[in-house]
Amino acid sequence: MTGIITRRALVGGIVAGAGTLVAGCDKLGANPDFQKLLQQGERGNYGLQRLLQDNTALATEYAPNQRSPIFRSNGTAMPAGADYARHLATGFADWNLIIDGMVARPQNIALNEIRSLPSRSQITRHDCVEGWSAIAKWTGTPLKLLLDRAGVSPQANYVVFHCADANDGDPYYESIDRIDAIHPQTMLAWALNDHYLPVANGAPLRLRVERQLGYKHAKYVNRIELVSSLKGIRGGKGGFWEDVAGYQWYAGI
Ligand SMILES: Nc1nc2c(c(=O)[nH]1)N[C@H]1C(S)=C(S)[C@@H](COP(=O)(O)O)O[C@H]1N2
Ligand SMILES: [Mo]
Repeated sequence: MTGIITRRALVGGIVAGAGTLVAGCDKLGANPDFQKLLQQGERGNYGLQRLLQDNTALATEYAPNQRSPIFRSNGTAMPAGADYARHLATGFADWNLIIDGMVARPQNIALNEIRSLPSRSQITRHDCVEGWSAIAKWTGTPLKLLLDRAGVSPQANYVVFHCADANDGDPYYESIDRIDAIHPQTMLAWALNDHYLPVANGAPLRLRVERQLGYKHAKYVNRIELVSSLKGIRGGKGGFWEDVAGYQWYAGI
C-alpha cells in the first residue's frame, strides 16, 4: 500500500463498504439489489485498482520479530475424504500438482520436485474479510516459474486454482489474472514459519497472492488450470465465495 489514501478506501465509496458487509453474506447474498451493488463495485474496483496500481509493486514485507505469535486457520482446517486422509498418512509423498488448460506443455509435478526448485521466502500480513490479520513467513515456489515450465498460451487470461477440500460438497477454487500470476511475491507456498505447512493452513501446497485478501489464497492446491475466460468455470465468478456469496473477484488491498 503506497498511496496516501489506500486504494480500498478509494473504492469504498463505490462499493458502499461491501468488504465489511460480506461477513453477513448469508442474508444479504440473497438480496438482488445487494448483488447488483457488489457487481457494480466489482467492475469499478478492478478497473480502478489496476489503473492506480503499479503492477509490480511489492506487498509490505516485515521483520522476523514482527511475526504474529500464532497464524490461525480459516475456512477448511482439515479436508474431508479418504483421498486427502491417505495423502496425509503418507506425508504427502505422492502429492502432485497438475498444470493444464491453455498451456503448451501440461505438467504433472511431484511435490518433492516443487520443493527442490528455486524458492522465495517472504514475511507478509494476511488480511481476512472476517476481521483478522496475521503476519507470518511463507516459503514457496514462485508461480511464474511453474507457469513458465508449462508455457502459458497468450490467450490464457486467468489462472484457476483447484483445491482438495470441499465445503458442503463443493470444492474450493480461486482464480487470479496474469498480472498477479507473474508478480514476484505470488507463490505456491509449502512452508509456514520455516516448517512444512500445517494441514490447517493448506498442506502441502497453497497459494500466496500477497496483494489480495485472504479468501484468494487457495489452500490444498492440486491443480492449476489456464483459461481465457472464467465464465466456464463452475458458477462463472472465478471463485468459491464469489460464486456462493458475491464476494469480489478482485480483492486487492
Ligand atoms: N481450499 C481452501 N482455501 C482457502 C479457504 C478454504 O476454506 N479452503 N479459506 C480461505 C480464507 S477465507 C482465508 S482467510 C485463508 C485462510 O488461510 P489460513 O487457514 O492459512 O489462515 O484461506 C483461504 N483459502
Ligand atoms: Mo478469509
